[in-house]
Amino acid sequence: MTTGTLAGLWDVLSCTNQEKYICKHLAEGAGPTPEPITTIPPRCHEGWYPVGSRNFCFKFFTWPHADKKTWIEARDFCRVIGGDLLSIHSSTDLQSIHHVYRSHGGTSWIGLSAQDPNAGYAWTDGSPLSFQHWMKGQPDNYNSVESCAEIYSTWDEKGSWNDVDCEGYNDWLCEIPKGTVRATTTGCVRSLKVQ
Ligand SMILES: [Ca+2]
Repeated sequence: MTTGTLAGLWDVLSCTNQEKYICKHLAEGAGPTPEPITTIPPRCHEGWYPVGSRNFCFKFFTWPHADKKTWIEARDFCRVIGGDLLSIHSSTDLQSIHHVYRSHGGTSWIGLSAQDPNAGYAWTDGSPLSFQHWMKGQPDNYNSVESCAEIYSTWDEKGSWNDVDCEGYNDWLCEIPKGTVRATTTGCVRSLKVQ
């Protein structure tokens, strides 16, 4: 078996040595190698934050009491700007949301509701109900009028969910796919009236 320099292995020699050499040039008809195409991964626009490891961004919308929305109104708001009410699919998602949201206080709508009591709870964006984080004793459908989920921002509840009346008024959390630009128009969207 051939070994060492005879097998094409490299060696370290003095640069002043007299050695044979090998040149290269472009083959006939060949052009220079094109620069590799660099793709920039989609990111969250200013004011939006990544949702855990999902390919979505989220934003917390809070207004004075007169401008808060019912669950349906909040869902329609999020859809108008190219997204939906926020869905949550892991404790990692929850941590990333709570890290931003906890300083605001209060409660907000998320995209979870039981519009069809026979079908149970479902995310409004159509994603599977693979993770749940209800407060202890919830959902309790108190007085048989509670079928929409709100999330608590207070630290002691750590992003826990409670079912409440969908016709109540709340702040809300929207999600949009990463890279969505239309979310920059929130100043205009705020004035939209949901029919
Ligand atoms: Ca409840």
